[in-house]
Amino acid sequence: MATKRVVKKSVVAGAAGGAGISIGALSRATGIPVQTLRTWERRYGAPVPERKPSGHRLYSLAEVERLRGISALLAAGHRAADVLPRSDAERSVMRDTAAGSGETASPALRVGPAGEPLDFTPVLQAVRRFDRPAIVAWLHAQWSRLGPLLFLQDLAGPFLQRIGEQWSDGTIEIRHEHFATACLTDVLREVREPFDRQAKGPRVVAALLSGDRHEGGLLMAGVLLAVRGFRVVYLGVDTPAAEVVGAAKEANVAAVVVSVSRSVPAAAARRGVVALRGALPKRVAVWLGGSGSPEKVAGCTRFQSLAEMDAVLAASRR
Ligand code: B12
Repeated sequence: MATKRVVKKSVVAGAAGGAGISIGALSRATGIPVQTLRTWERRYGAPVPERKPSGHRLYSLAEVERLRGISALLAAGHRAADVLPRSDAERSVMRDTAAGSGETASPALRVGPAGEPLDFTPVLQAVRRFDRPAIVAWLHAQWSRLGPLLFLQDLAGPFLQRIGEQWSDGTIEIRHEHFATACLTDVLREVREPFDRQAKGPRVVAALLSGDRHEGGLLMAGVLLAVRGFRVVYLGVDTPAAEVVGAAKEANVAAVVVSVSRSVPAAAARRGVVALRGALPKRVAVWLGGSGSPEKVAGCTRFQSLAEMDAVLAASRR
């Protein structure tokens, strides 16, 4: 009811003679922030306003229903980049398909206090305020509550994904994404530290392929390795194969752990891993993970998930 009133009150004559509403009224009617509407227009060319002689944007009333439909698709887990550029007819097919399958594109988060989906809203608001103490305190509280595996798999991974989705939706900018990623990666280093100090198990090198700068997955794998008592020689992002091999030999490691992000093209990922495997001594195992890691490379073990690696680590330490 309140929404209808807002729209009605703000309707003015459009430049072409039809009725139109301001960006503020459109935002209030749809719940989509003004900044997001502007970002969508810049990135995806939609929604398209007319312009008043003053230069202010004026939207047709039909835009309210259209944007509500778009919001529903985003809430069901679709990304703005997939939804905004489409025609109304294509979006209608997307809605029908989603309703028929009962599926959502977002990962199911079942780590709320009572096993319900986790609500990221407060922490995402803290990201937009650049409130590092609030974000770090929240992450530490979740670490204590969930324990390593659940924290990494069901919280840290989806948190980074959500940040990526919010960037692609235009809800946040690159500066927010960098800031959020930095807070999380700092916490991942911090929680690993006490385990590193006590670790007495085999040494492993942890690295990303040359050119890959996505270290979230590698840091997560590093935490699990340290928790299981492995001594992690962390080389991090963008490491040339020759340096990984050098570290593996000098530190006399049992394994090299490589995370490959989805940003690495498949052929380059396979080439990089094959070259690394070929240059390492046979006694050194190669453990792969990450959404871009190649399947079935001879002499390498590819883990589908952190949980799968953790199960193998637990067994090997026993
Ligand atoms: C943060 C981020 C960045 C940061 C990274 C900073 C940092 N310190 O890590 C910065 C700003 C550097 C960045 C840069 C770029 N990025 Co970026 N980035 C992201 C973002 C938002 C999060 C990445 C992340 O950490 N994901 C979470 C990880 C943890 O997920 P995961 O890799 O699937 O890992 C999970 C499992 O696979 C497993 N796992 C991972 N590793 C391992 C290892 C082992 C051993 C095991 C067992 C398990 C395991 O654990 C994880 C948790 O479940 C994603 C969005 C997204 N949806 O992922 C984009 C994303 C990956 N980036 C993307 C792109 C395109 C880029 C750039 C090319 C952008 C540009 N034009 O410059 C550059 C490339 C830089 C480079 N040379 O690598 C694209 C990739 C597109 C694609 N091909 O699919 C994405 C998907 C964004 C998008 N929607 O377009 N990015």
